[in-house]
Amino acid sequence: MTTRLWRGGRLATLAGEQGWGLVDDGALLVGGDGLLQWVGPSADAPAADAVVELGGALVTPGLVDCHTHLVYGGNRALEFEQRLHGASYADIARAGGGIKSTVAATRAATEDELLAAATKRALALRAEGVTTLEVKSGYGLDAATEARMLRVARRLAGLGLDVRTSYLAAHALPPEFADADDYIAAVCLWLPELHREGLVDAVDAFCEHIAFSPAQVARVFDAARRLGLPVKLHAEQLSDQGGAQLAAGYQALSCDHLEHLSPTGIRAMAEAGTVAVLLPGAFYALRETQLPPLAALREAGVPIALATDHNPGSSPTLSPLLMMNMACVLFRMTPEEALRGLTVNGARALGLRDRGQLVAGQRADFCVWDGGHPRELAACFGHNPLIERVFKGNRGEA
Ligand code: DI6
Ligand code: FE
Repeated sequence: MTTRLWRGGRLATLAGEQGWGLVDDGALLVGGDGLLQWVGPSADAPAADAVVELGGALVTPGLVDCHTHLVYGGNRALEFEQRLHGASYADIARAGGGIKSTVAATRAATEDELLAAATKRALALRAEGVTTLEVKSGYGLDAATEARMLRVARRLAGLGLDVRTSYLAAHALPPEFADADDYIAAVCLWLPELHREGLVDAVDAFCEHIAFSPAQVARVFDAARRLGLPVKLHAEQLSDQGGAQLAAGYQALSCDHLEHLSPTGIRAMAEAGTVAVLLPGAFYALRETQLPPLAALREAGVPIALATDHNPGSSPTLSPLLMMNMACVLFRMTPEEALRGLTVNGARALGLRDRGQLVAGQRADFCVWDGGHPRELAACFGHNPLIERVFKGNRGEA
């Protein structure tokens, strides 16, 4: 089994619960199994079959984008213009635009068309250091198209990314249903078959006045629980629906958005160990003014993750680095919180404990950046200093 030593880098290991975990002139030993065997100062490094000199470059864990809607047809630039002329996201949704217009375009697209479009987006994320990517369904809203979306998401793994899928059929009410409760029954009915096909890692829903009520979401979560699938929730994005409390009651992996999260919701998330996924791209694009309750989340000890929420409507960004900068400038997160949010806490939001920190035993997914200190990644924007993205995962090579 060959081993490879990467040495002479400035490591931001993120070891432990806080701090950068900096190792100046550090080294990583990667085993043939794709795991980190050893991490520490270059001077103490063990022997290896091959050696790579990092030349003082910055090394961080590979980025985890834990919330995306990467697979879809069409685009929504027209809606962007409509919003600039004063229409709100909710107005557009109620008028049959928004998510529903992407549903029409997605239903009309073949699997290969969806894959070609999603591949370009995944490559853009990969080019900024993403090694693990979550992709949601939710633009099909019928059994066949939801399955097609999830199959396309799985096929993105061929690009050398680790892909996790979430079933988000409870995203909007499709035109062929007049009654939301009837649609929720269908959403619950489709899930077991998709799960049998191995297409679902988690179950998500959109709990909002323009989408589904907590009672409806609970029915979807009950269906997930029957199959042993973990849940996550788009919660309190536009209003406080009490979605976070509901999700925490199901031991949700994460609640996402959370601008309107209440103190009760925060307590419930803290008790359940649910991760708060903040999405500054959607906040920015919708020109929201209500900030997520960052100080209270910190105080309650809720782990905070960060993601692109890439989607054609409210967050058409493909830049995790820009999300780091926006999280700091708009939400007042620290650069360290932002990097933890896109690595170890992003992984936790997907239920993954084997990545996101540069410590022995974790997967050897890491990024090499042109920079001296990890805070530089959050300070700059519109600039990509990635030199190399190493994804070992379970690929079994050194
Ligand atoms: N919240 C979001 O940010 C995405 N879905 C959701 O429930 C946006 C989806 C879209 O506008 O297409
Ligand atoms: Fe989303």
